[in-house]
Amino acid sequence: MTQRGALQVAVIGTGRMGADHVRRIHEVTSGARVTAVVDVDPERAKSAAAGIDGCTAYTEPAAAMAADDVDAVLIASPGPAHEAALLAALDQDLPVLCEKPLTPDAASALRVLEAEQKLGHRRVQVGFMRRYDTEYMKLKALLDSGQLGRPLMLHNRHRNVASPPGFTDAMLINDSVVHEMDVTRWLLGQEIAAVNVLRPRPSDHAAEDLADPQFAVFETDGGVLADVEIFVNCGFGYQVQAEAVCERGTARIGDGHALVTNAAARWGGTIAQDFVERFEDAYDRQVQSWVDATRRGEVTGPDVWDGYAAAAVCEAGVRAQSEGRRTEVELVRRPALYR
Ligand code: NAD
Ligand code: ISE
Repeated sequence: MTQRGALQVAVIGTGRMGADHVRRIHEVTSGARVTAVVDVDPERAKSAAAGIDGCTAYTEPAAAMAADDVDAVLIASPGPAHEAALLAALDQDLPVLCEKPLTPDAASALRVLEAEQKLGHRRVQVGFMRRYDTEYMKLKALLDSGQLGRPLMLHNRHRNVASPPGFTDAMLINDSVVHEMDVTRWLLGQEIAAVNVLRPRPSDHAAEDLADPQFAVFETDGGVLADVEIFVNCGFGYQVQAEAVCERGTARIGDGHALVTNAAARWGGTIAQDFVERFEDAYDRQVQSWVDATRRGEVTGPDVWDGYAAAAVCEAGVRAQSEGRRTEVELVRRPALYR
């Protein structure tokens, strides 16, 4: 840390999310500064570092992690590159905020879990940022209060305007539905025990090799059923909604009614067009909370167990999707470090 105690952060991967996190730490977050950016694409790294005093551009994560002016790492490279960066950071005992997913499959997530246990203390927070969204936080507080009785069902909707080129059926689960896997586990405080994935007839707006939308059903170990409509080419906006159905009432978030207008014989509002807009506050709160905890020498937020459990549910989800049947989730015993 600098003399004034600012956390010196290396951001690994400076694409869509990484560039946004660099901007966030530079302009919004207090108590931290970006001292290193890393991208396998040197031009991208250089352009991310431009305009930030004392920020060095690298093409190798290891080189940034070895630098004297790096105290902590934010990983925003694509999921398949996370394991190598996480293991290197844990090897140097560096605090990490790792974008979701922790890793794209359960075996690699387990290797990260084992590496952190070997270190003997938690170092990694996983970027399941919906836990920092005001509406999700209100829903969690309400469910935890017990006011509505026990939750019985959870209905989720996750809609994107359009999927990026090359988006596959497996990515629909691993990149998109992984968020609902985490919020279901977190909101209910239960593990997901089995998954099924059903498909209606596909929309003509999806790429030819992508079945979109799809409908996932989770069974939790506490007997709750959660469903997820995932529709990544809905065309009209970015919508994330959740409704908990409990014994004595229901609670719903994500309707986006912050501003309602009446004009020209119509009433209505606008719909966010992407996650950066919809979850801006959540990303800000997530990064600030990580910086604050790291400066206090603590690790808070979603941990490696959460990342591993979500990866195991994804694996079952992708199998359910390809085999067309309900699939049970296989989890190792939860280690003491994460209880
Ligand atoms: P992106 O493709 O826009 O950017 C990834 C960047 O990483 C690229 O610039 C690429 O050159 C670079 N890169 C690739 N391999 C690398 C490596 N080994 N080391 C360093 N850099 C490397 O991807 P994105 O959309 O920004 O996604 C990045 C991460 O953020 C993914 O884990 C993704 O799932 C996550 N994400 C999270 C959210 C959210 O809502 N929390 C939204 C989008 C993406
Ligand atoms: C993307 O990677 C995200 O994490 C977004 O939050 C999600 O809505 C989108 O579907 C994913 O592709």
